[in-house]
Amino acid sequence: MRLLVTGGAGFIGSNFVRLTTAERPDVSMTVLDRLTYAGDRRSLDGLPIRFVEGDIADRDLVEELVREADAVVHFAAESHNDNSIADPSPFVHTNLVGTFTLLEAARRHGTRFHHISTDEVYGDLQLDDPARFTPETPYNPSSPYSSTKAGSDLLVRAWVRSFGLEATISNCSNNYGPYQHVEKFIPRQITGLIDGVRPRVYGSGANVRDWIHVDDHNRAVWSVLERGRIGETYLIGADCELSNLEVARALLEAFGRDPDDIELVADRPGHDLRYAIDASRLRDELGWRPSHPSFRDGLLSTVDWYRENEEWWRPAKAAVEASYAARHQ
Ligand code: NAD
Ligand code: TDX
Repeated sequence: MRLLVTGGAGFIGSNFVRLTTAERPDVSMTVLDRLTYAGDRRSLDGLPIRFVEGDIADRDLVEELVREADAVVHFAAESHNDNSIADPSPFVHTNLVGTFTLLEAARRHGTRFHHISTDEVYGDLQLDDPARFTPETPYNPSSPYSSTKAGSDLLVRAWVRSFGLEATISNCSNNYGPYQHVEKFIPRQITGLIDGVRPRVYGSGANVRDWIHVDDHNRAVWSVLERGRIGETYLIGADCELSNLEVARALLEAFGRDPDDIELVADRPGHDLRYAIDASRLRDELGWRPSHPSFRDGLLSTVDWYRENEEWWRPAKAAVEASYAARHQ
């Protein structure tokens, strides 16, 4: 099987390539990645893949690469909410125009397409609401990031319905693990703690995220790719809802620090309160189960990874903190 993996130099994509290399030696992979600030060629070092640097909105390049592939797994995106509030423009380009460009090539060549998306397309839930997101939850995105991801999901659905594209979609909750950019919550706090800086938590810290280890996400992607029903949406989540304060406390404990030594900073505009995933379809239909049973263990191994791989994250850290400082966070 020949896979075209878009965004394979990013956090989840590079972990997907590493997992696939280890567990499926029969799969050959071409990675298409523009190497934006979030992409890092070093995240793929030593892996037996073909790497193509380029934009998913480049029609000629995409045409050539999709023609050679049996399936496309589409991770590439602008992925950070705070950046989307500062400047939405690249989000429209990559998440909407880029996805459209890939879909058109897949349509021309009848290529199997799997679209990676987020639970944020569903908006947010109240803290005391017993409801969780299901594939039937109406779309209600809040930020330029989540609205452009919602738009990209709807493009995929339309290409299935109008053109018979063989596509599936998965909407996953918040991922953690190695190779995540230092702008994101968990790596930002881990690398801050390594530097002796207190965790910086937005607003009151009551906001809840539903955490999943990146390998559990990527194994679920393989389940959908191999056994998912064409045209269907699968929600991916591991039943791990935690407030940001709880995660910050767990990190402080991992560093042997006072668990209440947290700095509350200005809130994110439009900050979604809570995400929660009901992954019943994935579990019941495809038999997927998370293999990282404990968030705490996964978090500790992630802390170890950042401790042991400072040369990977250090070059980006100062610029990320400078841009947060400029936004008063
Ligand atoms: P990331 O920002 O770490 O990586 C994105 C990658 O896409 C980078 O390597 C970047 O260089 C590349 N890219 C960006 N624009 C491109 C373009 N125009 N052409 C080619 N490549 C381009 O993101 P991530 O956290 O790994 O997320 C990957 C996917 O998973 C995204 O679609 C995101 O919406 C989705 N997702 C992420 C999470 C999460 O918690 N991180 C949760 C659910 C879904
Ligand atoms: O310094 C911080 N302090 C803080 O309190 C940062 C960077 C974040 N936060 C909060 C905001 C969120 O409530 O932590 C939570 C997680 O923040 P992010 O890591 O920015 O993730 P989130 O906005 O929840 O979106 C993530 O999960 C869904 C990914 O970035 C998306 O790509 C994915 O779709």
